[in-house]
Amino acid sequence: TSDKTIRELSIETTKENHHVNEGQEQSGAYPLDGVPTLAFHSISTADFQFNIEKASDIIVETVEEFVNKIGNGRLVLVDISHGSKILNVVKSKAAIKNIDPAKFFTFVGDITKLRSGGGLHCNVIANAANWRLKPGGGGVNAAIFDAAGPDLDTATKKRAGSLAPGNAITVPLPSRSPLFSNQGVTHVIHVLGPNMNPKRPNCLKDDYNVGCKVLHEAYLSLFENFASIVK
Ligand code: AR6
Repeated sequence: TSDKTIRELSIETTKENHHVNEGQEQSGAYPLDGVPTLAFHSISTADFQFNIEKASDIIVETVEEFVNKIGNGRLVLVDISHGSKILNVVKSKAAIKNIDPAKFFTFVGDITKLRSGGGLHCNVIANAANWRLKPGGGGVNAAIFDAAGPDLDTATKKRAGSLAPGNAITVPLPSRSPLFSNQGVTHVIHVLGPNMNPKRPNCLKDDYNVGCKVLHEAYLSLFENFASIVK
């Protein structure tokens, strides 16, 4: 290992984290700088307790609907742990639907360290925001606000003071933000999904008719925001 360059080690990490088959890896489907890429986590399935099977159907359907509307852009579903159920379920369902693996794939990694930790350059990342668009609160929201530094909060406040469930908003990151300078992230898209957790605001009390509709709207809004950046 000591003889390997940092570049070689980075490629190995990338292959390990990248959920594609051998053929796709050989065709060079893994990260290439310069391709507009949105990294997004699963919306609402952790703190907001949305059912994973239902969420995975919505992710795959919405990706299928949108994947050809983003030019040469790519969509990458990210989760922090190798044991991620949502990544594994979505990966299988996307393969059944023959979604182009160069345009959509899954990746294990911390969304705030994708380039430095996994060798995957994503110029845009999603954030599971709270309705007040405030830092903290745990989960991916706390991690992204921490990694971006105070500039993200300031830039967010300039754009909006709150977000309704099913909506997303794009915030350009100032270049001095560490998330920009260290990871190459130029935009954060805050998105608010449906909440099934009685301890959080606007709980839908297990109403999956409304919940599924709102989750679909949240992904559509997220992907539309990304498409506007790519244009
Ligand atoms: N990198 C990649 N994925 C992550 C990371 C990370 N650093 N951290 C979490 N995930 P959650 P929600 C995954 O709970 O259910 C917040 O406090 C995680 O494994 O952050 O939409 C907000 O302020 C899961 O798959 O979001 C809201 O109030 C996914 O990200 C509320 O929680 C989403 O987990 C939103 O809840």
